[in-house]
Amino acid sequence: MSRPKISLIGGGQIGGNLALLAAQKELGDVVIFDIPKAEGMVKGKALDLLQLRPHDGYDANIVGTSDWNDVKDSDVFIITAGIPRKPGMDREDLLGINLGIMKDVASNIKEQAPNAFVIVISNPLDAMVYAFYKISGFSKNQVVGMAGALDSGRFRAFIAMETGLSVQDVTCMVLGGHGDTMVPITRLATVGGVPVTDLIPAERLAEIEHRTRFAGGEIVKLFGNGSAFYAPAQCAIEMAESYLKDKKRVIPCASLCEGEFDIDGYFIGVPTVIGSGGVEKILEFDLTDDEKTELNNTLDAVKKTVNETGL
Ligand code: A3D
Repeated sequence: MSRPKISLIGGGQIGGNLALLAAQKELGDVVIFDIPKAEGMVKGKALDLLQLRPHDGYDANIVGTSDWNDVKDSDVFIITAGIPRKPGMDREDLLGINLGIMKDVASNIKEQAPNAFVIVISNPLDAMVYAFYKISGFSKNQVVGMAGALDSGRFRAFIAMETGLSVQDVTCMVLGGHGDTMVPITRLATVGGVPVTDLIPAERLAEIEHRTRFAGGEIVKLFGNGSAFYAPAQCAIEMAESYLKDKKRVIPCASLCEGEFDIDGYFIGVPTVIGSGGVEKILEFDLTDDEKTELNNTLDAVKKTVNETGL
């Protein structure tokens, strides 16, 4: 039995970390694909990772390439192709360039591996995953966007920092679009099963929610040139692992809603079951009136960007 094949489309900051994590978790053999101009970079990253192998001991082959034929019959794709934000930019400012790139990527993936499971990371996320879905013609189970996992993880990290308690015991979810309108569901956040609303004063929780909404921008400002890459890579690897090992993890992801949460025809962050069937199910639950209002607000923001794709 051969190992699964995981192709990373875009071998930049996130792509390089995806390759390292996929290899270290022995999820399968890895192909790092990038444009011809960046072929040397991805070939170099692949060689470097092969030379790390004797120390770490992972059994995975790693290839760097700019030849689409090398991704043929991949089981999983993770797409980071595109440009990241610079200080002062919104994710939406990336739409023009990244949409052109997504058109190229989606048609090539469709040709090389029509049965693959595809995780999109490129921004603006909710519009990019929609664009991939429309251009490829893939089924809704095959296509998902990584954002809610990261936004929820950021919220978890900030709650752990605030309480001084183990991040392992913090659970919470952030729904909606991957932008400033995202919706942290704070009333369901717990530390070891204890509601955070009993552990942290309301006004401080509001500050933590605000920091979560703008956490990506906080890092963009610090970097000065580029956006977060360690945590985004780890989140996408968790999603790929849940698919490859049929773990059926419940992860907030940008999935195509067809009536769930009264949303129809848009990819947006919702609690998603990922297993060997890809996106197997969206777990619905009752929202409060305030949460419904916030979700409608974030949906409007997603719709606006999606409409700008013209797809
Ligand atoms: P970066 O390090 O610039 O890597 C992007 C790579 O894509 C570069 O190596 C490019 O050469 C490559 N590329 C460009 N065009 C193509 C193409 N047609 N085919 C294949 N590869 C191509 O960026 P990064 O890794 O830091 O970020 C990648 C994307 O992820 C950006 O759009 C970010 O905004 C986005 N991002 C999303 C999140 C989410 O949570 C959704 C978080 C962080 C970054």
